[in-house]
Amino acid sequence: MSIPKTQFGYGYDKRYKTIQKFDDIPIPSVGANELLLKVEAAGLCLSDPHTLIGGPIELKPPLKTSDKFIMGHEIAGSVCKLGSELSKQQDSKFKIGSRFALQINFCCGDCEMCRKGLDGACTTTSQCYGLNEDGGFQQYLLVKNLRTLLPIPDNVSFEDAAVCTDSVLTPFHAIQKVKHKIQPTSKILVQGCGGLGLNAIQILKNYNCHLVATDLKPDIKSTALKYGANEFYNDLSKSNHEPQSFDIIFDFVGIQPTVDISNKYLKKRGTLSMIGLGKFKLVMPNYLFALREIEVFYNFGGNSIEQIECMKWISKGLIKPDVTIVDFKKLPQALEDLVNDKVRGRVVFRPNKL
Ligand code: FEH
Ligand code: ZN
Repeated sequence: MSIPKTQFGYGYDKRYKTIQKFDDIPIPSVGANELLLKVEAAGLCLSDPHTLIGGPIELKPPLKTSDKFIMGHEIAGSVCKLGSELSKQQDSKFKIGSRFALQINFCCGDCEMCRKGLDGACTTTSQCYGLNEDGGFQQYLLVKNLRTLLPIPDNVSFEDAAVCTDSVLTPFHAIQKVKHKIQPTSKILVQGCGGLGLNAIQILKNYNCHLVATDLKPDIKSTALKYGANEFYNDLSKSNHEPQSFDIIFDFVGIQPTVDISNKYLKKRGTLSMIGLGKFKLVMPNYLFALREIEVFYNFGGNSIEQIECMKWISKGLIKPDVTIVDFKKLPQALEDLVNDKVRGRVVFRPNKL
């Protein structure tokens, strides 16, 4: 396999609020216990424009976020070069050509959270591909932390595996935390049918509950129903659903109006699961939630064992992420379309298919 000496990519530069194209990036040399991943698919997420505007996720000292890095945190690829120590190992899972999706956050495997299997919340490091470290909007990515490499089942495409790392994993993780509350008679509301919300509908469909979905975009109705929502509304107040009649609400938007809708429609002892990060701060109705003993969960990403499980769900056909492949060279335009709410499902680039 011939690997070029340089490549191009897109990323963050502290001096600008827009994505930058970086040309002639040297392909990094591979350390003894590292490997080079050929990026076969990389997904675009709303956290990308958030990073460009709000800055990268802070790194824990003593590490300092660099002023420039390649973005793209939903990554899948194949091994194209092994470090000298790795190539000596006979029965290693790391072989030229083996297929992996990356866990977004690096984890140490050793802290209390990692040892509990909650490695998405590793307390040792806050390094994340594409959010404060080099990521997948380039052709070749140096993988230093081998723990982040999660194998892709043979029948799962690189595109699906890439979006699995965030847009499937994040709703999956949120649902795992409350799944013991879901019964066939449960009435569940999904607010927001973007990339994550549509995957949530597909996942929840497998729990056999009554699913209501809402989104301001009228054109998303048919997709939401196709993916398993029993009902869809642009405005829940125009439906027959009574206030305080939902058991669980998943909020994939995270703005004040969606919190207010959850307050109106959650039953006594209902459950609110917050996933969307539309606003940095929100007013939670403290007194009214207390009166009804509403249980509120906050979520961020997920754990590696859940990501492996998500890939099994895709492999078995239990979920099929909604993916649109876009020419890698059109990435800046796709980012603008995402910000302007013109994107449906998840955009994925194939940096090595130009
Ligand atoms: C997931 C895991 C770790 C970092 C960031 C995320 C995403 O939710 C960002 O979109
Ligand atoms: Zn993301």
